[in-house]
Amino acid sequence: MATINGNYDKLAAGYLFPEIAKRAKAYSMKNPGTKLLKLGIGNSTEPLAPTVVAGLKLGADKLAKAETYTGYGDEQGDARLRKAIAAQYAKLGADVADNEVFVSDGAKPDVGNIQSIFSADCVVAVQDPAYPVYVDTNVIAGRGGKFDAAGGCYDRLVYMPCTEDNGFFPEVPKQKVDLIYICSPNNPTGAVATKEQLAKFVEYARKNKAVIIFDAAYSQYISDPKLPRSIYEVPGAKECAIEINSFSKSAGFTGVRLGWTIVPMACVCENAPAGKLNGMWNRRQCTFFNGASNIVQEGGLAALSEQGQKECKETIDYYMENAKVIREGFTAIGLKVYGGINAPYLWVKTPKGIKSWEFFDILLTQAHVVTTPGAGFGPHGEGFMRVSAFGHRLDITEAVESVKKNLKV
Ligand code: PL4
Repeated sequence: MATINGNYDKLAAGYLFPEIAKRAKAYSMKNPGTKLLKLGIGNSTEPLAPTVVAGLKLGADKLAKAETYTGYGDEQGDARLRKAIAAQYAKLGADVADNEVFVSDGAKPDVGNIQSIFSADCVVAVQDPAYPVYVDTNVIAGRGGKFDAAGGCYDRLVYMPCTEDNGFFPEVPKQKVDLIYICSPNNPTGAVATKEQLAKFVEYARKNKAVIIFDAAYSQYISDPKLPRSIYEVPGAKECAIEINSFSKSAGFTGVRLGWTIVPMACVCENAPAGKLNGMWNRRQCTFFNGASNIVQEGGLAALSEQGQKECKETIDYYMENAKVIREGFTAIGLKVYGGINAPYLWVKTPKGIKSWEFFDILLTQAHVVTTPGAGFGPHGEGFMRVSAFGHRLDITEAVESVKKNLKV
C-alpha cells in the first residue's frame, strides 16, 4: 500500500508565485481590457545579449554535424563551463577549483535539492522574510515541524528576523542550528550583506559545525565594490558554506535555464570530513540529474566571455535604472522604499500599517499594478510589498505613474 509524504500536508499555503499569477489572472478575467502592469514575479523581460545568442546558436550548430554532435554530457557540467565559472571566482579573489563547481539547470532546483544531503533532524535557520523555496523544501523534507497559523511560523525552524532596525540583515542565531540559509543580494528585501556581516555567520558556522547555504542569484546586481559578491570572499567560508548561483538574472536565462552550485572540498560538518559533502552532492546529481542542456551550456560559456559579460552588464544596468525609476516615483508620493540599489528588488513599507495582502489588492484594483505581498515571504515580511525591477521601461514608467496618480489610502 502506497502512502504519501505527509509533510506536503504541512505546507501552510500554495507556492507564492503561482498564487500571485492566479490572483492577477482572476482580476484580468473580471476586468477584461484592463492592462495589468506586472512588478510581481522577478522574471527577465529583455532580449538575450548578441554574444549569448551566438553561443546558443553555436551549441545548436554543433548538434547538426556528426563530428561535433554530443549526447549526454557530464552530470557535473561541461568541463569548459566549470572552468569558466571557477575563473569568475578568481576575479573576486576567491579560490574555487573546477571540481567544486556543479553546473545545473538553475538555482531553484539546487537550492531546493541541497537539503537532501543533510540529515532529516538538522535544525534549519532561515532569514525572515525569505525566498519561499528554503522553507517549503525543508518542510517537505520533514524539518519544519508544526505550522503555527497565529504566528505564521513552523515550530522547528529558526526564523532570523530581517527588519528595518537591523537593516534587513539578521544577527547570528542565539541557539545552535545546523543549516543556515542566507540570500545576498536579498530576495525579497533588496538588502546586501557586508563582508563583516557574512564573517559573523562564517564564524558561527565554523564554531557550530553548521553549513551555510548561500544563495547569490543576484550577485551581478552589486555595483558597490565594497560589497561581497560571493561568500568565499570571506576567509574561512569554504569550510562551512555552499554557494548557489544562476544565469537567470545575470544573463536573462530565466526560461533558458542554467545555474551552478559550489560545494568546496574543504566544506565540512559534524560527521562529514573534507571532501564528503562535495562527493555526496556529486552522487546526488549523478543519480537524479542528467546534466544541463549542451546548447544552453554553450550559451553560458558565451555569457562568461569578456564580450558576453560586457553585454549582459548593459541589461543589468537597464533593470537597475528601472529600480531607480520605481524608487524615485514611490518615494515622491511618500512611500518608504528600501533596496533597489545593489539588487533588483525594492522593499516598500505599506502606508498606515495596511496588511501586505490588503495592499496587494489596493495596488491591483486602484493602479492595476501587480506586486508581491511581503507576508508571502514570511511573518516579518508583513507590512511590506516587494516590487520587482524586471520589466520593459515603458511598463515600469506606466506602473509608477499609475501608482502616483491612482493610489488613494
Ligand atoms: C518565480 C533568491 C524569482 N518560478 O531561475 P533560477 O532557478 O536559476 O533561480 C531562481 C531563484 C533562486 N534564488 C533566488 C531567487 O529569487 C530566484 C528566482 N526568484 C522571484 O520573483 O522571487 C522568480 C520566482 C519562479 C520561482 O519560483 O523561482
